[in-house]
Amino acid sequence: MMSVRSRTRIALINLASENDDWPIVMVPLGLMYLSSALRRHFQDDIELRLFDMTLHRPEHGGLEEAGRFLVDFEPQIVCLRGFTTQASMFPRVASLAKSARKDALVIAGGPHASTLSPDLIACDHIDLVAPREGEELIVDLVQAWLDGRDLATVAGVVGAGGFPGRRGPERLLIADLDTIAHPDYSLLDLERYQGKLTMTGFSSRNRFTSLFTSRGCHYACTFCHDDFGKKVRYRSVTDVLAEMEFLIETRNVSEFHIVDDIFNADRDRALQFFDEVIRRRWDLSFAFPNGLRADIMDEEFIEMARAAGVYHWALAVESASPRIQKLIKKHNRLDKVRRAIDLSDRHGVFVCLFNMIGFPTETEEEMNRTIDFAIDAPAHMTMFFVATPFHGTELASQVAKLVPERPKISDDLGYAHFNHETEWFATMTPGELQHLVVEGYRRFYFEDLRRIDRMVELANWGHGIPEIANFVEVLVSAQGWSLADMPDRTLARHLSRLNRAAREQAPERCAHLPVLETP
Ligand code: B12
Ligand code: SF4
Repeated sequence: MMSVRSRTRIALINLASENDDWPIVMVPLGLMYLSSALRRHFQDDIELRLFDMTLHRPEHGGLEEAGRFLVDFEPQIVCLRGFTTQASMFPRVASLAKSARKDALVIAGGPHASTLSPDLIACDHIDLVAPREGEELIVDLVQAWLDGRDLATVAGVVGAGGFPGRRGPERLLIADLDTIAHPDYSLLDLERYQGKLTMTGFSSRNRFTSLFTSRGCHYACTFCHDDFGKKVRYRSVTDVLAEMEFLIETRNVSEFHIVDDIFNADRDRALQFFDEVIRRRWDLSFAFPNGLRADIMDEEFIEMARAAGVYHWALAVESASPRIQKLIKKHNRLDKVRRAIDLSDRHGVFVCLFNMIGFPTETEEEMNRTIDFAIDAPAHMTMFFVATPFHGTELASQVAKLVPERPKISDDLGYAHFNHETEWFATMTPGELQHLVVEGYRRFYFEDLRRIDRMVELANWGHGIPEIANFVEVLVSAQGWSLADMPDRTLARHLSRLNRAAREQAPERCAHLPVLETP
């Protein structure tokens, strides 16, 4: 083992891009898992530091701050993690790492690396690309680096600028997730992750953090990545509860956002989890902002979830057209999805629907069917995303076959603003799609005032009134409206009352919300 003086400095950098649509903040679980794995193996022989660009946004000088962080810390090993929508940040930060220290080993990992993007692999400043799960890989890689061994022979790595054309043997996914050390919370100050926009679309009223209880998904939706494999691997309920107990006791956490690919794939395990939470009387809140599979939900699941403290979940409908369901291999049973929405509303769970439009060959009528399905359902929130064929997905291959002369879209600007470029495979122009989406939101949120009333009712135990009012204000602006000149005066008065209530409850956070002079 090495002496304390020669501790290896490893930087963990969570990337963000100027093009991120929503500046959503959650703890960078992936890097926290890497940190725990490294600490468990190398103990005091390494020094780890995190730089999280989602807290130091590039549009507010975060890139320059990242540069200063790298110069101060001068790490020998730099681990980058980011999405494909942040593709252009990888070379920029990698270049800063090499300027801070010429011989730094720069490794790209996380969701974008898992797509094995050719642009990333071709990047001069990046030495290695590390797709998929990283806990075991990073330990093997750092050990090989310390031993002076050939890094391109480590299982799972792909040589980039530092090792062009080289590649280690395949690496298997981790079989037993309970063997992984829990995420390293000593890496960050959890306080800094509070009060920001969360994945639910609202800021959290309670002290919250995010949790992964399983990895992988056995469904085969064409637009989705399979970073964690096509078989669901579960942590034991005991292991998950131990992580939660630690966070409740040491970090004062009272709300968990579970972001598994598919938490409810195993109904019995999910019920056991809720049952154990209820028995412990922890008085917690839970959200499932990454979505649950709706057509396998039943009333007992919903009742148990509610009793355990679940107040929000997203349900992924994607499309209400049976033909599109088949095309995208989602195979949602729409009658069962509708029943899950009805039951969720009846039991008081705030439901956000995830929908997608603009798939290749999808007609306007099929897209409208999806929008109508959402409007007809007693859901409380909806999202209409325009389909994006990310590199590495089956959807990307489908689209490539359909339009062989497709434009190059591998930079993050192309992906982040993809809806401006969809004309080459969607049946409608970007402008038409955009219009459909904006009109869909208008109809969903503002045509029937009972929708907003129900959101407000649910706010008592879920998202608070100030959060709901702020959210609605964003929707109002997106329509190009202002309260003063909104054509529908009944709606204007209704929203004014909501804003007034919000301002009374949280004067500081809601001072900007407009109210009418005469209620
Ligand atoms: C939470 C989440 C989000 C949050 C992110 C919040 C945040 N600040 O990080 C939000 C809501 C913002 C989000 C948005 C999007 N997301 Co998202 N998201 C997820 C989700 C559900 C969990 C991510 C997570 O925390 N995983 C848990 C940790 C443990 O995993 P991890 O970070 O990947 O880290 C592991 C490995 O990747 C690896 N690793 C990570 N970093 C490094 C570094 C090195 C050096 C090494 C060796 C290894 C390594 O080791 C870690 C431990 O095993 C994943 C699904 C999934 N299965 O991961 C999708 C996922 C990452 N998202 C995806 C997509 C498509 C999107 C969107 C593009 C959707 C859209 N159309 O708007 C946007 C883009 C984001 C943006 N900034 O523009 C795709 C990936 C797309 C891609 N190639 O980038 C995923 C995989 C979903 C899917 N199955 O398709 N998302
Ligand atoms: S979209 Fe959801 S259900 Fe479909 S494969 Fe991906 S994680 Fe599984």
